[in-house]
Parts: sequence; structure tokens; C-alpha cells
Amino acid sequence: MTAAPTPSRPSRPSRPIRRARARGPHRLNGPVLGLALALGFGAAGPLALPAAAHEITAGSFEIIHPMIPLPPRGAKTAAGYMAIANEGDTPDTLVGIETAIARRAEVHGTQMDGTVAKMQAVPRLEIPAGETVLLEPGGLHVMLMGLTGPLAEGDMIPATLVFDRAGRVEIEFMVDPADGGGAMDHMSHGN
Ligand SMILES: [Cu+2]
Repeated sequence: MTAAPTPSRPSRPSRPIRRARARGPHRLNGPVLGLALALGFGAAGPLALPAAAHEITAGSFEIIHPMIPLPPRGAKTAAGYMAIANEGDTPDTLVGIETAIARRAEVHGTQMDGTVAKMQAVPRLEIPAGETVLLEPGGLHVMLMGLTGPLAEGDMIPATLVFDRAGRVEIEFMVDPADGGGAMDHMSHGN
């Protein structure tokens, strides 16, 4: 990592952050592409899948490309995004997110109040049966507060999603290139 010096070393995460091997663009295929198409993600869609996308399958859940746009150096917060597909016939609820990269992680919703986007915690995020919930810039997102270490593009950040029924689902956020827009708004939203 080409990192700013870390004044105090954060306690070691139980699962080490691993750096993804440099990977060139590769074709998406299989379920990710199928789902992406089913969701209507075009190449320039709202959640255009980047060259290196990944997914996690756990039970009837498919977690598609959890990612964190690279935050500015020194940022204390970052936002995480993903698509959560519940392919089962039972609704479930996302009740928590844990990761060693942040002191606190929570799901936020975004609502417009006049022209001001306001975010609020969503402690229970329902994932209806047979549906896919998108966490994407400008909408629902994972707020990572109090980053415990620097992030670098290509890092894979272990995290755990906690569902009411399905229990704990291990994922990895991929650190993607910085995005120009929406996510930067998070940087100014405190607490
Ligand atoms: Cu937020």
C-alpha cells in the first residue's frame, strides 16, 4: 500500500486484508452477468459492473460485487456498496455489518430534504424474498465510520453481513477506483 504513515497500528483484523492480484479485465459470465442483465444493468447502468467484479453466494443469498470506492487519502469515512439478492422464498433482514476496517459500520438510507440529501441509519434492512436490494451511490449504502487503516485500490476488505435468519455471511469489499461523484458526499457527513 502506498500509504500515509499510520501513527498507531490498528489492532490486527482476525482475517488479514489481502491484496487482490493484479487482474486484467475479464469477461463477466455466469450468474453475475445473468443477474446483472436481469436487473437491467447495462454497461453504463446505475451499477455498471466493473472489469473485476466478484460475488459471494451464501445459502439463498447472492452478494454481488461489494465494493468501496477508494476514499481520499486521510478520509475518516468511506461508503460501501453492493447488490443483495435473496433468491429464496423467505424474506430476511440485514441487521448488522462488521468489519475491522472501520470502528463502526452501518447501513444508511439517503433521502432528499428539499435539495439536501440526508442520511439516516437503517438498522434493519429488509431483503424481500425473490428480490434484489441495491446499495448504490445516492441511495442505500454501508457507511464505514472511523477507518482503522488506509485503503488502496485492489484491496479486499473482509466484512461480515449479519442477517436475522441466514446468520453471518462473510464477504469481501473490493476497493475500486475513486468515483467522481456521489460517494464523496459521504465524506462530509459526520457521526
Ligand atoms: Cu452515509
